[in-house]
Amino acid sequence: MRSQNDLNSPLRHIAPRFVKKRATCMVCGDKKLTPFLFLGKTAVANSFLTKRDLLKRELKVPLTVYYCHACHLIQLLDIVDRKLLFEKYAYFCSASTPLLRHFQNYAEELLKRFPAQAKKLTVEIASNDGILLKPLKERGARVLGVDPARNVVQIARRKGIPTIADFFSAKLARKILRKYGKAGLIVANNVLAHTDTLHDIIAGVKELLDEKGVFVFEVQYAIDLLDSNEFDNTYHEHICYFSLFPLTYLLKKHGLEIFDVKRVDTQGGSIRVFASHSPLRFPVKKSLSLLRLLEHKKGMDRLATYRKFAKRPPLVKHMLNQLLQTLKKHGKKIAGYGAPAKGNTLLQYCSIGPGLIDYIIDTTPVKQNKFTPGTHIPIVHPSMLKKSTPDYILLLAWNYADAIIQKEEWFSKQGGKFIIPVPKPAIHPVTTRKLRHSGQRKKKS
Ligand code: JHZ
Ligand code: ZN
Repeated sequence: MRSQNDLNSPLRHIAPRFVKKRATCMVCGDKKLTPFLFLGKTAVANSFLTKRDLLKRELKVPLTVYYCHACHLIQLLDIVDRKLLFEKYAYFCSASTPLLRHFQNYAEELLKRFPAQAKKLTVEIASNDGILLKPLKERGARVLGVDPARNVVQIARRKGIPTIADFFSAKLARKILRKYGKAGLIVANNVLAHTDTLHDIIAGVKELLDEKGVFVFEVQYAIDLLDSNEFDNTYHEHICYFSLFPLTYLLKKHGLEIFDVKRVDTQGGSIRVFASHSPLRFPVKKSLSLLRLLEHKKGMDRLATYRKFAKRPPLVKHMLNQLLQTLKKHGKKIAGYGAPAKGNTLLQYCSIGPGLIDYIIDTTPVKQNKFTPGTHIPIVHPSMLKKSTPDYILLLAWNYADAIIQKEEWFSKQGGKFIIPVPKPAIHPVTTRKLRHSGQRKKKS
C-alpha cells in the first residue's frame, strides 16, 4: 500500500489534512482579511492526471482571494501542503522558449550591474531547471541552486548546475553559509508568492547575504493582474499576489530595503525588485517612488479596487462559454495551446472540458499523455496540431501569445484562429464576420 506521503502518490488521494486554513495575513500577521474573489473549489493546478487517475476522486480546494486591510496584500488562506505541490513538479521553465531569452537577458543585467557580487557566490532560490544559473555560470559567476523539486533538480544538475534539492529556509541558509561563505547575489524568481514560510525565507536571505550583497527577485505584479484581468493566474501555488506595499513591509521587518524596481513582461507582467541590507549602500532609484505613486493612484491600497476587479472574471466565463459553444454548434474543432498552471484555473472556473476542447498540446514531456486536473482534457505532444488541425486554438499560455502566433504562422495562414481568453476573450486574427449563435454551418473565414 502506498503511504500518504509517497511522492508518487497523486495529490487527490491525499487527505484534506494536507490543506490548512490560515487566519492571519502572510506578511503582516493581521487578522482583518476580507474575501473578494471566489473562483470555486478547484483541483490543484499542476496535478495532471494519468488515465488511471481519472477513475478516482480529486482533491478540490477553495480558491478564494482575500485582501489584508493592514498591509494591502492579496492572498489565499487555503494553503495546500508545499511538499505535495513542489517536491515532484510538472513545471520546467526551459520548456517555454521565450523564457530562455528572458533569463539570458536577466543574467546579462545581473553581471553588468553586480559583477563582483555574482562572481563571489550567486544563490538562486527555486532555481528550477537552471534556466538563469546556466547563463550566469557560462559568463563566469559562481552559482548554487536550491529547489525542492527533485525531478527538476536532476535536469539542472545534468546541465552542470550545482543544486541542493530542498526548500530554502533560514536553517538551510546557515548550512550554505558554512560550506560556501556569504552570497554576493541571492536571486528568487516566482517563488516568494508560492510559500507559506515567507518570513523564514527572508530571514535566511538576511543571514546569507554579504554586506554589499544584492537580493534580486521577480514576482507577478498585482497591478498587471488587475489591469489585464489575469484572474487565471490565481491558483493554490500562488499564495500571495504582490504590490510594493506588502513587499516593502516584509523586507523592512528583516532589515532589508528595496533600492530599485522595474516592470518586466514575464508571466503576464511582473516586477524585478532589487534589495539590500538596510541602511542601504546603493542609491535609491526614482523608479521606486514612481511605482509606489502608481500603486496609490490605482488604489492597490483599497478594498474597493479589488471588489471592482472581482466583477470581471464572471464576464470572461460567460463570453468564453458563449463563444466556444457557438463554435461547436458550427461544427468547429477547438484545441488548447499550452497546459500552463493558469490554464487549469481558467478551464475549471469556466467549466470548459473535453466537450468543447478536443485536446491540448504542450511541449513539457511530463504533461503529455496526461489529463488536465478537474476538467480532464487530454494533453498531447505538439505534433498533434499538424496531424489533427483544429479550426480554433484556445491560447491557454496567452502570456506567450506573440511568440506562439509567430511560431504557428502556418496555422493562421490556412485560416486557423487563436482565441485569447483574457482580459476578455478575443479572436486573432480578428474575425470580420460575426458567428451567429444558431443556424447553418459556415465555411472557414
Ligand atoms: P507558463 C508557472 O505557471 C508555474 P504557468 C509557477 N507557479 C509560476 O509561478 C509561473 O510559472 C511563473 C507550454 N508551452 O510559463 C510550456 C508550449 O507548449 O505560462 C508550459 O507547460 N508551447 C511556477 O504554468 C506552458 O505552455 C510553447 O510554445 O502558468 C506555459 O507555462 C510555449 C511558449 C509554452 O507558466
Ligand atoms: Zn497584511
